[in-house]
Amino acid sequence: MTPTPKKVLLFFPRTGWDTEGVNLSLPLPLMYLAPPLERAGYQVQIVDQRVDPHWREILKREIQGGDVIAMGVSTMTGRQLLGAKEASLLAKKYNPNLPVMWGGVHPTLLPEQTMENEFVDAVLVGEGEEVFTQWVQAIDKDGAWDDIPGVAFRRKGEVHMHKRLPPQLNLNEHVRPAYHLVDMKRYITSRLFGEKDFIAMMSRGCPHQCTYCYETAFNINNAWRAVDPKLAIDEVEYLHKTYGVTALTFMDDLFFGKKKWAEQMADEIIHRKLNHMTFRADIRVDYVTGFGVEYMKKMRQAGFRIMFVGVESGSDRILKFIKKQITRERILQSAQIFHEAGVVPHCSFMAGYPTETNEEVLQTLSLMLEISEICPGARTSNLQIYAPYPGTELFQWCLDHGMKMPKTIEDWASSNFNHTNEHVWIGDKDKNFLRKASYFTYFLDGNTVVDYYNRRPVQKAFAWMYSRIVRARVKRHFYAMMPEMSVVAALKERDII
Ligand code: B12
Ligand code: SF4
Repeated sequence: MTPTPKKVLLFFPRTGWDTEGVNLSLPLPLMYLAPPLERAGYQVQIVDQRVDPHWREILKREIQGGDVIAMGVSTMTGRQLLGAKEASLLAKKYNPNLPVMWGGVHPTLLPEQTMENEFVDAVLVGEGEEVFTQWVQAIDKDGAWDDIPGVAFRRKGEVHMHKRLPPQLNLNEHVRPAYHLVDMKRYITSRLFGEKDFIAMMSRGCPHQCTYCYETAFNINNAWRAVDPKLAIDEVEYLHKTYGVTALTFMDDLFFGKKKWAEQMADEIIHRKLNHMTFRADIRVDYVTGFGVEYMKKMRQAGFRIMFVGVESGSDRILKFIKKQITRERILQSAQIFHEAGVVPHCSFMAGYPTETNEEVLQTLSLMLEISEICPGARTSNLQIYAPYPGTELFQWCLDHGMKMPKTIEDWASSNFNHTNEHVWIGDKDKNFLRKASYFTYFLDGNTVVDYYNRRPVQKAFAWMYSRIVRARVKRHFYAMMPEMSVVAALKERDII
């Protein structure tokens, strides 16, 4: 009789954006960790707190069952940390000797602080595919953890950390995440355009240096790497044929990192006649203006009907301050190109940056309006309030200017966009205005909320009318007396907008 393979549990905590069918997306980080473990002979189980209401019982049963030799937990900064902590404490309750490793963006950026929690035995800094398997093998064979790159661990009360390697994974060897370990149909979302869609990731890294972004600290060599276009589109085809998805959102930080690569992706999609699907990916403003209309039209032909664009501010001074390497003029040019190419830009905006003046916030609101005038299909929703994330240049600025360094899991769990408690550089009156603006700007483009209510004509008509009022207000910068704000806030609270 062959012995039962030893088991590894992988835990994905709630994110706070977990509405099934709307924004509940695949636990990709763990789905990429699993295949190398399986190839090494381990059995892997993914427990997703967002979809497994009985996750506590599952942890108890599996851990007390005796086959589990290690547990991995993935977490970003923010609310996910609470679930990560809860699951790790439970695991320790059921087996105090079970090694628990945390990985993901938050532990990567703050390994020492994460290791201060006694329920975390090890932290992996960086990409996990190969290193996590090495760690599990070390546990299995009673080996030392000392030489595993990027692994921080505690010995005799002291934290040791082996130097991490720069991200160097050959992505062509890690193309397929472990679809077979999750109930795929639960992760089909329909946030935009009402399509059935999944998330995917075909490239990693980014050479830019935006001062608010985790990239500079996470991908330390700034290198951009991608899956071979043929292999990438094999996956797209597989997802379409196997799960019937009609759309795919590429979560790559810089999908257009190489112009040629993205074009080859488009060619491959067209060649296989998959361009009836909808694709979404991130693009930078300066890439749009650099690539030009014809390139963007080709992308549109391949099915890239919508692209996410980090506009971030309407003030040239702030754009420079955050090292975005774009200007207001470029942004407006890119809006024109989007319009001509028939690609919908989904623009992101922030306010509440350090040093930002009220006048600069108004410039951002005006820019939102200008973009939607040039490109009426544009989504400009909504104005997010800047949140300082660890490891970034701007985070350090905030610390240097009086922000307190969050210390505990609970402190970090409350750092989220639109939470302004730590924004010591903004006065209360201005915070109130930013919060208000983060709500009414949902309606500014006249598309986002209107589309959302596509099947409810009364609400749709209300959203359209209100968008006219918001646009008139922004045109005149008249924001006094906004009694409707409580209704909008209530919709937001119920995850309706
Ligand atoms: C998809 C996504 C989401 C999804 C959630 C994830 C999901 N699957 O459902 C949603 C939309 C819900 C979401 C929400 C938020 N997100 Co988000 N999200 C992403 C995004 C675009 C992709 C994540 C992903 O799947 N990556 C693919 C995998 C393969 O990469 P990975 O996660 O880094 O995993 C690798 C390593 O980190 C490591 N690893 C990961 N987990 C583990 C676990 C173990 C045990 C080990 C050993 C290794 C390991 O190995 C993996 C494989 O190499 C990233 C940006 C990005 N490009 O990664 C932002 C990102 C992670 N999100 C971010 C943020 C800020 C948020 C929000 C806080 C934003 C908000 N508006 O409030 C929210 C709230 C979540 C919260 N904190 O509670 C930041 C994180 C910054 C930080 N300091 O943590 C990122 C980096 C975006 C950015 N540029 O700022 N997000
Ligand atoms: S915001 Fe985008 S372009 Fe800027 S560093 Fe991050 S991933 Fe790169």
